[in-house]
Amino acid sequence: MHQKRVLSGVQPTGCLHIGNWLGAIRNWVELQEEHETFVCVVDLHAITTPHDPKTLAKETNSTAALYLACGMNPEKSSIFIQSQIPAHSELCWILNCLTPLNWMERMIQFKEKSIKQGDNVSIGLLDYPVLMAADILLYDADLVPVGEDQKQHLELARDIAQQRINARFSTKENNILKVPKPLIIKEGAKVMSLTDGTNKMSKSDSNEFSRIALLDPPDLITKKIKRAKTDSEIGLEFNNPKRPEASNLLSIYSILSGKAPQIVSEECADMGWGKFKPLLSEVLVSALEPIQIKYKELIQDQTELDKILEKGRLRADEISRKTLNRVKESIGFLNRDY
Ligand code: AQP
Repeated sequence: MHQKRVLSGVQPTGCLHIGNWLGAIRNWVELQEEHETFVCVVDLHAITTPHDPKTLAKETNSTAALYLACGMNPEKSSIFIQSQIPAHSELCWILNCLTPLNWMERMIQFKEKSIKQGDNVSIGLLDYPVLMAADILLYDADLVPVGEDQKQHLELARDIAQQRINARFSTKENNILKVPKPLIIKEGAKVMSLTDGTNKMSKSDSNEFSRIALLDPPDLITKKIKRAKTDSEIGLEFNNPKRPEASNLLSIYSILSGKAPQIVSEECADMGWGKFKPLLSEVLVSALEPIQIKYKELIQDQTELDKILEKGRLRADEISRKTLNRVKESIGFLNRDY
């Protein structure tokens, strides 16, 4: 039976954290069982904000190894590096020329990220959602797993495909691009910063203590949880808007311990932070242990990792090239058979 196709990716902008895992990669691992899954390390996106050329390649490689360590299976999914597939940049250019500028200026992530950048905002940052549209559309993806923060970008990809390409260049018989649907990620998936429960956990936050990285050793995890922001109330509770940190830490505990929020609420209703924090550290350490063991094995066998990425690259190149040629032909470029 024809399986629905899914595409997703993470930027290699630092060591992946538990937010990237619980909000994204963990869902891909489930999706690959019943979908044709493509996941890439989106290094072209990673240079839309200032980056360090000395660490980009290493982080790209380590992000791919973490996908595998978290359970992505190269027999079921194609895992590849975005910059190794030329069609992403090429389609992005074509879509740039067909996308109205005022659509881009509305993008919330651009507004938020550009404030942080001050005078150093690149055209690439404004263009980030068009590149993301190219990523998705190249693979004829049926579904794109998105969190709340990426919904607007997927909407843009749909509008570009429908209004700027298909409506203008398709023939009655042939639609050029498949219009993808969002796959809304289940609740509990947004992990907030350990130092401010109203901000999402982020790789690029300058404070390392705001996040738990997937490769943090046990003593560092314990230290970070000890330092995590709390409040002076006794008893812990979910969903009290005045206590975002309590809600966030309880959610992490609930997901990782496999206990339903209702059970966790009862367990922690009379608990103080001094008792809860060691429990949370313990579940974090044991949840991350198998990922860290697998990661160490993978990173020591670069030949095997390269083989997996090459297999993914070949498959991604084959499919993306076909879509790109379809677009190029339909908008009037002189075609030649490769
Ligand atoms: N805190 C989070 N909680 C849940 N999901 C998260 N994701 C990121 N942070 C959280 C999900 O991870 C995927 C890939 O993210 P990305 O690296 O492409 O970009 P991002 O969302 O901007 O992630 P970061 O960690 O905050 O990176 P920087 O600091 O570089 O911008 C997405 O599916 C995202 O929803």
